[in-house]
Amino acid sequence: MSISNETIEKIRRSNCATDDTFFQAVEEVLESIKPVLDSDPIYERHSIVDRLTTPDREFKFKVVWMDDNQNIQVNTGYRVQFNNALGPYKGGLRFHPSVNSGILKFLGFEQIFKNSLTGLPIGGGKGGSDFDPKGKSDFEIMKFCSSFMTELHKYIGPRIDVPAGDIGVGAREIGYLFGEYKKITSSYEGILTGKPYMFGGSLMRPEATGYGCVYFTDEMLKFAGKDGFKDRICTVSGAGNVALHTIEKLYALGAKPVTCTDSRGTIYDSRGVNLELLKELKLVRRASLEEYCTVHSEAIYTKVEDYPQGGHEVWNIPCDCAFPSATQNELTKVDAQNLVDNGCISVSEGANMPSTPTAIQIIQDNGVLFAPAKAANAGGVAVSEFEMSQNASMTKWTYEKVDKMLEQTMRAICKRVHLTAEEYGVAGNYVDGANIAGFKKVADAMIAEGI
Ligand code: NDP
Ligand code: 2IT
Repeated sequence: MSISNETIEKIRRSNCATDDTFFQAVEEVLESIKPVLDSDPIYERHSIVDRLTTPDREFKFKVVWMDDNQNIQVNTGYRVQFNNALGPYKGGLRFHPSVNSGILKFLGFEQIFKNSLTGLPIGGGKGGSDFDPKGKSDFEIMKFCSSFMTELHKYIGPRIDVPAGDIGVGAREIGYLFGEYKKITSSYEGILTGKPYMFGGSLMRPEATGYGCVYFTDEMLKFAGKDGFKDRICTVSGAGNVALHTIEKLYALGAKPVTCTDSRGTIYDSRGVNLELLKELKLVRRASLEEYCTVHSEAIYTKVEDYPQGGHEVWNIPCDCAFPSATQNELTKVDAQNLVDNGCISVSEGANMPSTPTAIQIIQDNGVLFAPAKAANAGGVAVSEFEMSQNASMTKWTYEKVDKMLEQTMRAICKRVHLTAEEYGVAGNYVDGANIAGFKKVADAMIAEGI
């Protein structure tokens, strides 16, 4: 079966016209898996495309909470349980004003293939809220998280659905969510990952996505016959969990990361960014990146308003390796062309779907190595699964053990994606390799389980 316009139209009709990021994610996967569907009619016989592009269920609920001025606030909460063919639904929670069901369907859909690629027993899901944590006090965050969990707890469980963090949700939020779950249910169990270490979190979970992305890229460079990171200039976007730990691992491997971004602007420090300062600004004080220049006056800060037309300042800066690690569609065709023109050799997606389809095309057409999100950023969810294993067996693994398993997992994913691309005649195309390898495992499980 080839993917006809009719299939795409059907998917569009069953969703909201505004679910564009979801359609973007679906169309990319369907394009990649055409050869698999064409070569084996079993997938059409079992209506796998229809079944895989429809979430098992979606929850949408009201979250009412009281702010510090005693005003009652109302937000919307969501959980999308997309597919559990391989294991319990697994995927993060995003708290950001842009969150809606379309964005969560895109993230949940991507998560199915990402989790499949890890080789671990986890299905795909995603959730979150349009709540904006920016500028909120700790107490307000706690109030919101408690209210959110009042509803969410009905749908999750260690063998059912295990949420974690994503944009706007880190150890602080997960801690409050866990505390509320325990209060409601009196049950101390691994219903969330990314928990603080003292109550069941895994060592290395905060670092896992960023470190994993760098391990993956190192392996990809090796497959392409290129040297590792020593002295390589790297550009990174974002200044959150994924970006800062990417920067940390890049330094550890001898590279020079020179940028980071937040929602207001970009820092370019040609001597290499000061990671300690960034952690203090973004993780502790939750301040704007602009403050970086009060300590490092030689660094250049560019406001979002001053970005190049149709593009982003960070991708205008010459680099060997680029790591988009903030949000979806943050690397456009203008950015891709700038990266290519400036001699970039690899782009690795730390964020989920940060590159637009045209940007990916430009990157790949110009022979730049491209590591798609569902493979490159799978380290976070992999260590989440290690956390589930530790919780289930009531044990704690050492930092060294988790790091070693993370590195092995990322290098194994890279190899699998690389070999799959070769097997399907698209050597070097990691987008197709990841989509095909991720798809086959889930699809075969769905067929084996029956309807
Ligand atoms: P954080 O909330 O820790 O950091 C997000 C960073 O990106 C912040 O610097 C934020 O800026 C910036 N950002 C967020 N939204 C926008 C936007 N619309 N425009 C510009 N900048 C923006 O999130 P994470 O680091 O956890 O997540 C980053 C990306 O990585 C997301 O795509 C997420 O889905 C993905 N990811 C995360 C994983 C994890 O384990 N956390 C695992 C795999 C993927 P500001 O500080 O101004 O808010
Ligand atoms: O996009 C992702 O993989 C995450 N936000 C992490 C999911 C998880 O369950 O750890």
